[in-house]
Amino acid sequence: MTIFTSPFNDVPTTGLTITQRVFRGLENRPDEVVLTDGPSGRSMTAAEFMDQVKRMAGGLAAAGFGAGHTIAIMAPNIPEYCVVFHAVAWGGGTVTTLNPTYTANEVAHQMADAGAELLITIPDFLETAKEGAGDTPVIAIGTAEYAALFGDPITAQVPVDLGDFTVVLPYSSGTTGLPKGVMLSHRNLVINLDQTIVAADFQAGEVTAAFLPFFHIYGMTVLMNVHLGGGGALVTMPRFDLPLFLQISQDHKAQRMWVVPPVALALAKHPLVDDYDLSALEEVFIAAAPSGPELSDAIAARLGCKALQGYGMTELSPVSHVVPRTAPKSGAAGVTAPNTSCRIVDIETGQDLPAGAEGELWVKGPQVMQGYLNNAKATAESITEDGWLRTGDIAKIDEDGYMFITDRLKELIKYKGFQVAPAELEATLVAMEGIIDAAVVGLPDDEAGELPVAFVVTGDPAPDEAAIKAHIDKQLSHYKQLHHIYFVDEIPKSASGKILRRFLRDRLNG
Ligand code: 4UW
Repeated sequence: MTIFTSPFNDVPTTGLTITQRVFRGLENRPDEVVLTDGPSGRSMTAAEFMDQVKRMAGGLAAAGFGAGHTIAIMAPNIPEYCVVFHAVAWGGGTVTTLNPTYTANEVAHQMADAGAELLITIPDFLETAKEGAGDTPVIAIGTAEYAALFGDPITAQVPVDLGDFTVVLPYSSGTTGLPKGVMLSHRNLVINLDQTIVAADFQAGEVTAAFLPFFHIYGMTVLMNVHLGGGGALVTMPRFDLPLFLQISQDHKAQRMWVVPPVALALAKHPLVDDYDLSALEEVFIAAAPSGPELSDAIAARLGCKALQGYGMTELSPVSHVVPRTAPKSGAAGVTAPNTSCRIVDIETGQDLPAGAEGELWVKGPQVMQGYLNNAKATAESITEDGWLRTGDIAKIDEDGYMFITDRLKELIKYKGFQVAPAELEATLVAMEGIIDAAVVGLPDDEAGELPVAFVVTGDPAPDEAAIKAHIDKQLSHYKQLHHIYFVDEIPKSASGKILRRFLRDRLNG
């Protein structure tokens, strides 16, 4: 085996739950403001946050939603998000995180699949949440029902198995198929918090404008847990808004911006950036989708800071690779994080490849998920018997140990860093009357990275483009919308019936 190991020393295992680990970074600074709501400025100190977590854990248990229960959150980034998340974890429960822009259908699917027994949302999303949740209770933050969730505090962590118990269930389609619940344990989340602190050289006192959604693993681990547990603070943004992002970054003297490629592009090119004083900025960290060396170089030149990439996956809690601040390399997705190793495997022969060669990236470390919920088949296809996660990404590793993502083997589409599962769009398309077959692929786009486009085979009567788009709009959230529909006679498939996506992508590019 050719194994690429980490240049970092291992970080120790702590024996803590994720909330105990986050509290360890808060207990020594009770009066510090750690959470501020960006638009309104209302804030919460470390002591207030911990008190709310403990009281909500008590209230949830008293209401019958304590240890062993699964609670769903469907909310934008607001301070209360972190309270709900950690109250469930402190009380021995499981959190499943929903995209707040989900349609009722998408809500219904995840609620049922995760076995969620309560949905916590905000008033703006109450109607969709209730429609999707069916008979499951829904409570909106800021209402009397929400206030009633605070009870007598649970003063100590409710014991759970740190390695086996699933504390969080975000959804990811992985290398193929529909979105699946990714089972992450307390140990996964805690070790990844500590791995990230070391790999990204996170410093106590860092403040950032937190727009990357907490429901996605990037926002959950790197913003919420690393900042609270690593001595930092968050100014939350319910949605991305460039002027507000720049204003918050200026006012709070943000040392680092955690972004995805489309925001990195704005930082490199948008004229508005010149109107703000970003002199406190030391680094722009870019992850979650491909970006090239030109973009990092343009940001570094314009803002006088470092612009570094990281690589991760929901199934990796998420961080496995980070470019070290002390040794930047533009275009690289990172070197392996502490406690982590990787391999580059030939997709034809299954043999390990040496430095310089391109193959599938496999990752091993304590941050690898426990598996997909209720889906042993998908789990077995993703994780080898000796614990290697097949990422479905094509990469190479240079002589200095830097990993470069060069292509994607899996069918996943990334729209502005968000996951779009072709299989979900295809299933939604063929469920429409008049559509016989469909295939969805990503069309390269400078701003979004990729745009979902469909090839469809229609029957008689055939729905037109507008009707198909309206159907998708009703069923799926905004970032899964089709940007083009190509009407074709047949979908190219392999002998075993698999869609030949590369063939379709080549057709788009050719
Ligand atoms: N270059 C090219 C990259 C890159 C990339 C990801 O939605 P998921 O499951 O998860 C993520 C998580 C990313 C992440 C979060 C926090 C963090 O610090 C960090 O850097 C260390 C990364 O996106 O999608 C996973 C898929 O997204 C693509 C790739 O295809 C991967 O399998 N991806 N990062 N730098 N592609």
